Amino acid sequence: MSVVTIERKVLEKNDSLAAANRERFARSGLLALNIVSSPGAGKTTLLEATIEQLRHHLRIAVVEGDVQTDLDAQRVARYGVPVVQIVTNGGCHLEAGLVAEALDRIDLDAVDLLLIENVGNLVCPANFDLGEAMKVVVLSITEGADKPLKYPAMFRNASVLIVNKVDLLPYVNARIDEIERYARQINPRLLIFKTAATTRLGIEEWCDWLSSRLTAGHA
Ligand SMILES: Nc1nc2c(ncn2[C@@H]2O[C@H](COP(=O)(O)OP(=O)(O)OP(=O)(O)O)[C@@H](O)[C@H]2O)c(=O)[nH]1
Ligand SMILES: [Mg+2]
Repeated sequence: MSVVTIERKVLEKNDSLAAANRERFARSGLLALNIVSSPGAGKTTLLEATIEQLRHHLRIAVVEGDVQTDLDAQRVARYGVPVVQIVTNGGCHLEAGLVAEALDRIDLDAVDLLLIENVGNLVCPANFDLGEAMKVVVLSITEGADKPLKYPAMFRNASVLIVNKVDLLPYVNARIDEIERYARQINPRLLIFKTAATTRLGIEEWCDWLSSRLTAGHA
């Protein structure tokens, strides 16, 4: 009983901090994305490909969330964009308060697109709003088509699904139509892109859509 109460309090506190983050994003006129997936689905590779494609048109900054190490931040820093690493020290998701601290180290008025890479985990990050405009869930085809059914909260709370590693289709027992069907069963409004982040397949379509969101004022 007390556990439930504590959990509710934690979530309420997180929601109010997320609302404050959202106000900061609105004041700076930036679009913030919360990128979630299981470990290794390709979040950082997607970030690298997105930055490579858009950095000459948009001012991009990155917040990296990891349980341990700043390896992903090092990868992203190579592209010359501001990046802040949050190490959760075992925590399985980012929280709005941690993101707020990271934001203090970024000149938000000089940013159009803020990419927040969450800790690799299909469960915990689903419940923690960071103040983002939307959650983008990355699912690689090697994980199995049943993942939207088994981890529905993540897919229900996301606006975009990126089906990644499609270059491996010839070698893996996976069907994209099945992934799409299960994902839409959980969330009919999901916008779906198919990518191979390593070869940059599908990245242009994803980036064109992102750019159009920014020109439309995040509508
Ligand atoms: N074949 C193939 N491999 C990919 C693709 N995208 C990423 N990878 C590989 O998958 C592995 C994990 O990619 P990351 O981008 O580090 O995944 P991540 O989701 O950021 O991982 P965590 O941050 O640890 O959760 C790396 O070896 C990538 O090179 C893809 O589209 N196709
Ligand atoms: Mg990563």
